[in-house]
Amino acid sequence: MNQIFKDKQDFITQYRAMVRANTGKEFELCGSHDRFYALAELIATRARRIASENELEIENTGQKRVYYFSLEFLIGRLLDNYLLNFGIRDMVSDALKEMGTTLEELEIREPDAALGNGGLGRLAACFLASAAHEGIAFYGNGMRYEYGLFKQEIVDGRQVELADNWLKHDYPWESRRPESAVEVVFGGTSVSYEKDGRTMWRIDGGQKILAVPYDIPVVAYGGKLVNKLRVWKAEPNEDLFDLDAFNRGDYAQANAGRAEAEAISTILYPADAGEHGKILRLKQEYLFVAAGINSILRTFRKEHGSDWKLLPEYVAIHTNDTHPAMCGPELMRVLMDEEGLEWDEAWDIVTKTVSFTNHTVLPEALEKWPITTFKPLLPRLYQIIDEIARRFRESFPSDNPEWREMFQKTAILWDGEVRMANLSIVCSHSVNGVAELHTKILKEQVFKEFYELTPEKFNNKTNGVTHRRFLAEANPSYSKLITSKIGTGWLDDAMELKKLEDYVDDEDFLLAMAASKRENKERLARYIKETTGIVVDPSSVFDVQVKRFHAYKRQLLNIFKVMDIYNRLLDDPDFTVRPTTFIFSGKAAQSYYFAKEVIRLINSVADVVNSDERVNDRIKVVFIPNFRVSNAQLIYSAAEISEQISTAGQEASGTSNMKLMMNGAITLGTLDGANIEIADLAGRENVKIFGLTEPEVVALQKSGHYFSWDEYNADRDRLGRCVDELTDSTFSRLSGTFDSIRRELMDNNDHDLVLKDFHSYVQAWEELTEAYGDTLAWNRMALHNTANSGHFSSDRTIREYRDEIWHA
Ligand code: NBX
Repeated sequence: MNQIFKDKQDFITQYRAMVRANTGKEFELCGSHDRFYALAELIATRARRIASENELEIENTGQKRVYYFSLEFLIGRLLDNYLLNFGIRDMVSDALKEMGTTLEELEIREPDAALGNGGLGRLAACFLASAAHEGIAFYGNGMRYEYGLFKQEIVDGRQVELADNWLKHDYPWESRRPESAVEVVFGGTSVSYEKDGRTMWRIDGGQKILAVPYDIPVVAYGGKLVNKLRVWKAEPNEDLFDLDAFNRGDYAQANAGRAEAEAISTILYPADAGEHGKILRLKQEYLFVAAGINSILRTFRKEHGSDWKLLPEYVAIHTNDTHPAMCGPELMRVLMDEEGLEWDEAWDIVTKTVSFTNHTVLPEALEKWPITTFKPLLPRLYQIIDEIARRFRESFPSDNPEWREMFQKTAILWDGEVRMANLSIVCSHSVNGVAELHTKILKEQVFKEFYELTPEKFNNKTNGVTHRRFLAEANPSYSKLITSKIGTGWLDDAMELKKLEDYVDDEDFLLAMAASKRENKERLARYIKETTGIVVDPSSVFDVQVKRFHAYKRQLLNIFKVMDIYNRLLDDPDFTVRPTTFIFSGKAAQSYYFAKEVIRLINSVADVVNSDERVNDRIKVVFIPNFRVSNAQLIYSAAEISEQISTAGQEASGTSNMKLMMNGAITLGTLDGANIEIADLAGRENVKIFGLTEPEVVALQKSGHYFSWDEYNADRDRLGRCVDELTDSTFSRLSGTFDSIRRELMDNNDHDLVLKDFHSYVQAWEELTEAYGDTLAWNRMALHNTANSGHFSSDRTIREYRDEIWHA
């Protein structure tokens, strides 16, 4: 363990000095805001010092560097994480108590950095942590949005979005690096010229933007290694200030260029699928790619000179989804236009350096840009993409009987659009999916033609999550219990959790697990009371579905189950259920009407059920507003049922399923994404599976024989009644009826098969909650889940990327 303070006294002395230096006041006279900033500064200084020592070492040893390009890094709060990783969390917590405050009081002062939408962004953050743990020289490359993902409030059951002004106060972990700023050019004209008998290209004119990097240290567990996340802010170049306008007194005009430049890094796009074509988004994508590539090459040149052939030996560039798809073309541009390489040489370097992960099979989420938008904004890059597309077409095997189909499906430019996924695949030496089933679907369906052409490129890397944040930090009482039996080794190596299986028959241990869960449920119950006013019973089952709202994730199916249980409790005196609290949380994209209506439905059902004294001693429904990394940690640790109910074949992997499994929640799920691997590892008897499988879904859709009206008619009493209640007065009290949801189910033939899976889902839920009655047996199931969750640590995932893709 790296000792950054000699002992508690040393910490207190240095901390007091920092408070004084920052504020000019004694610790006792400061509020928690100042106390937090001083503590953060103290820790950040240490982290930066280690980071620069690491830099030197990497330079000296020539270790390969991995650059992870992602438009999103959902890092959340860092203080607790840094303390845990430096091994000083308990010491600092004690010291703070001695000083008359608590760690919790200071922690909540930290902005919860929401530079991401959901799973994809959080995965990138987990990878930062795990790569540092594995000793990889790993650098995140992203955007420093002034506004992160919107804050969600619920008003009359509806989602309302508020700006997330997370940089209102300083961000203590970042350091601005103006000396490493990069100029990025938009627009202009691509012109050729002759140099040494060769045709070369340059851009004349255009808008010049300055990308300024900010570095955030990433501390490895154990504290010995500190990596960096580099995020870029767009700023005007001085010449964007219009002095003529200024002298005329037209200050708005004088500043217009400035505002336009800064707009590029103002806001994170809040849609996690679809919504392409926005020019600002395309500017974001190019800005962080161009700035990142420039900064990589600068470092390479400093360390290895200009022998670009060596680039793939010392540098790996990984592209997180298609948002950084311009990495390949931009690297081509710099190598050819600025370094004078020939096409073939440059292409060889690019395809050996770049790799790509796909995160979705939804056709509407596959990014495409109208050429009419793309070409004027990035004229030289477009030329290069056009040439990549041409050469790819020429290499095409037209002896294949299905070549026309293949040709069309693999085209990079088609129908007036640039297809970013196809571009990413052609530029990469590796293409991976994020769970076994997902990768299989990529090979056999989504990218079938590419798989036939280049099967060697395709591979699977099942997602993982950092168990240090999502188990150790999120669940202190369970962690303590685990450590008391198997020691602390599991923090380093999550596979050691397997040792817990020695305790499956240890009744004391199983009861201690139950007590720990109870403690976490009480903690969450307090949070629910504070944020929603709803009182929930900590002895009820905590049934949890927390994730982005999407039709395919089927929060609608879950709330249909609740509506059905409610109806039966009212109608049937013999019907009994295990008392349950149904907990939902998550955001919907602003423009996603259907998803927002499902949120309103859940809140409307909550409004009715929670105030109905005939049932509210048995069921309660809670929608926790503003789901984010910090409250997620409270929710995962208190969960008992993990709802993972997407239509089979739609969820690429899922990662909340893994976080919940670690915390001992039992998966109630379809055979989709990583649920399949969870079920295999935990054991089928320790999860509850229901619903159509992926091949069944495909066959049913293909047959054309699914009719939602048949489902409705076959069970008018229960299922049909729930459908009817969407448009009658049952749940309309809060803010009206739900006609569009009904239309989706009945007129649009229930695209996500909610009605189809309804019965098997409700039955599975009933059987699972029945099993809850046996405390020992339930906790034994929970134990098998935690014990087998080691595979889903992102440490394992990162090692696979390192060994099989990056070779770092
Ligand atoms: O990526 C998610 C998938 O839906 C999950 O199944 C998977 O576990 C996770 C990590 O691999 N995708 C996701 O979160 N996508 C986005 O957030 C997104 C954001 C912006 C955008 C498109 C997608 N333009």
